[in-house]
Order: sequence, then structure tokens, then C-alpha cells
Amino acid sequence: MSEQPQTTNQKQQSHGPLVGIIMGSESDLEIMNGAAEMLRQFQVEPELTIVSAHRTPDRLREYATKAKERGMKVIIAGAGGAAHLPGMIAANTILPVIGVPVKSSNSIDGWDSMLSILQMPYGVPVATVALNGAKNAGILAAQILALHDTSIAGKLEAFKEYQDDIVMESVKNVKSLGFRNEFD
Ligand code: RP5
Repeated sequence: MSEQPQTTNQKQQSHGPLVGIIMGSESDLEIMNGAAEMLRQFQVEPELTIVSAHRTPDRLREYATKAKERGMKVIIAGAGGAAHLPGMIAANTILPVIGVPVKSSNSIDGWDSMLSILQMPYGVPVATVALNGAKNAGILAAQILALHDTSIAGKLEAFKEYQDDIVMESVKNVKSLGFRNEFD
């Protein structure tokens, strides 16, 4: 009997999580859960845990150095304030790292979180999303996985179409309110 191709969920079960979501503190969870929720929409079940650059530096190094051998493909790292987590993870792995600046209680309006993650030096890139942009980090991670997974790619295509439908619904709503639109 010929072998059936594995689904993404089966692959993840036999190979462990493909995406690791980490954050500096449990106080980041409310924002960072957005990345997990998005990934689940594409049938990707991520790993999610706390790794603090400043409070658990040994755990950070172990997480980053073992991620690739554990079968991970992408790491999403979120932190606020002096947000060194994404950059230090990127310093210790060749996996792509997506950084999420969190507007945390210790942050100066989010600017410190953003600049700490965005302004990485040459040689150690972190793909930085918007302030509190964990959902986009989830989508971007799915897009990276989709390069080698047609099932995730199909779900991303459907997601794009869904976004188009939502906007076109708004176009109709606004038109029905009587605003002039000679475009469509
Ligand atoms: C950062 O400091 C964390 O990522 C969090 O955004 C912020 C505040 O952490 P807690 O004091 O709430 O643990 O390291």
C-alpha cells in the first residue's frame, strides 16, 4: 500500500513544534497570544513559553542554540522596555527571528521596545513587526512555513481572500450611507 502524504498537524506531531513563541514575561502574554491564535488559524500549533533575556540569560542561550536541532523553523520573540530578547535569540541561532515590540508597563510609550528590537546591528537581523503586532508575527511565521508547505500556503491564500471580502463589504456599507463613489 502506498504511503499517504502527512498533513501539517501530523508532521508537527512527529517533528515537534515548527514555531517557537517566546516572551520576556508573563505580562506579555495578552499581546503575544495573538501570534499563537493566528498560527492556529493556519493549523500550526506553536510552542509558547517565557524566556527572559535579563532574568534568565542561560535559559535564553539554551533555547536559541537548541531550537534548530529541535526542528523549529521560525522563532517569534516579544518583549517590552529594554527589549533585548529577540536580538539575543537572533545572536545565538541561524533560524529567522521575528521580533514583537510590546508596549509594556515599563516602556516609554513603546518607543524603547520598538527601537531595541528594530535597530539591530549588521549581521544579526530581526524581522520587526509593529508595536504589539503579534498577530502579524504569526502570519509572517506561517508565510515562512508556507514556502515548503502547500497546505499552509492554501490557508494563507484563503485568508487574503477573506480580508478582501471584509473590505468590499465595508465599501458597500459606506456606499449605502450615501457617500459619493464613482470608482465602483
Ligand atoms: C520585559 O519587561 C518583558 O518582556 C516585559 O515586557 C517587561 C515587563 O516585565 P514584567 O516586569 O511585567 O515581568 O523584560
